[in-house]
Amino acid sequence: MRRSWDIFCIVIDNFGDIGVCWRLARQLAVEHHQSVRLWVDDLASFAPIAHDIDPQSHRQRLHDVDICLWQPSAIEDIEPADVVIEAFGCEMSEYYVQRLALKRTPYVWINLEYLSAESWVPHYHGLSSPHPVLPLTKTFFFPSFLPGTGGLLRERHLISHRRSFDAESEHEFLRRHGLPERTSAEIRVSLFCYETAPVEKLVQILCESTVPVSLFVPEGNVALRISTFLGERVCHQKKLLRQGHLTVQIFPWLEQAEYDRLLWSCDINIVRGEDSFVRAQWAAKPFVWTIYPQTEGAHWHKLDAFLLHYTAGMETEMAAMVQTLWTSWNGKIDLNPIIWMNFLALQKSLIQHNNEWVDQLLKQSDLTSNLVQFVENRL
Ligand code: TRH
Repeated sequence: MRRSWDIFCIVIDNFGDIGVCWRLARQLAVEHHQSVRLWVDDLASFAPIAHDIDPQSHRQRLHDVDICLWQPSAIEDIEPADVVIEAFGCEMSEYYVQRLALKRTPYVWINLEYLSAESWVPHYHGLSSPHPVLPLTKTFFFPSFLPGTGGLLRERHLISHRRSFDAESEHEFLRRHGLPERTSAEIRVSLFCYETAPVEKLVQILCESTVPVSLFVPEGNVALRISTFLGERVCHQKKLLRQGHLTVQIFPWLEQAEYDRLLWSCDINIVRGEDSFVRAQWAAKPFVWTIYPQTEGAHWHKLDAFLLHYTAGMETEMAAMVQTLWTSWNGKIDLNPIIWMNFLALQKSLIQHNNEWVDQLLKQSDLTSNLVQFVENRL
């Protein structure tokens, strides 16, 4: 049934919050024919991943989604939707909550949480919490890899599109973005990470590689650091930086669907946060996760929990090599050429493992369908 949805998103830092909300909003509108308003407090951070966004426009419609700049005054006079989603614990204005309490028709209020593979997630997924004063209840919805959770964002045709991404599609993709064509025996690596990662160390290792390596880096501080490390004073978008066997291509941010294609086309994907981490899994190429660092090392529990599930079924030695690279990339131990080369040697086995991992994840229904089903059961 067609319902109205309000999705509220505060951009705290980075792009993951709006990245997840934008995928969810589009999928609800396009695949499930829902009427969706996406409230976001920062349109400038939205534009790099959705190039048709006009950061000056307070209301616009894109991919069947109404995108609204979330300012306190914008919420006045609006009728709350049938389904209200607070993404990542962002709190809706008190005014909106008051209006929700006065709503005469049934509604569902959902708090969409951060992704985690920790074992407590299935126990907390779906729990409800009453409002301290008003007759309102919100439900916590947890995206995760585990059965009994909200699942992962995955568009209906994502995997079939990825599987049909052949040499011709790759050629077109590269041409569209003015990216260099693949040369034989070359390894292509995409690098999207936090500044905490040992970027210079990796670049040094890649420079000394015995096989040619092409590194694709989105513009930003990491790209700047790489340029400086390679002796460039300016960070050029289109220019190829070369040293030893390494070629670096800095690219302007791609739209989400195109970023997916970059992940499909690379041999190794270094990703971060939440959304690109999930997309790298759908890409099924060997990947390395730069986890968002949290206070008191809480992120290590998240990383370990994921690795526990992801490496289950791998041979012990293979699992250890993956784990060593991931922990060194995230700063627990020093990254060195052996750690990288060991990971590289696993390329073929990792592709096979990742395809099996995808098959396992496909047994779960996707996050958006789960949300729609949850709402239908409630209303
Ligand atoms: O930007 P992130 O670091 O976001 C993070 C996480 O969401 C984390 O959980 C949260 O706590 C923190 O922000 C505040 O990484 P993430 O999640 O991968 O989001 C990046 C988005 O940018 C993702 O939707 C993919 C998209 N993207 C593009 O669309 N084009 C690009 O060229 C690139 C590099 C990324």
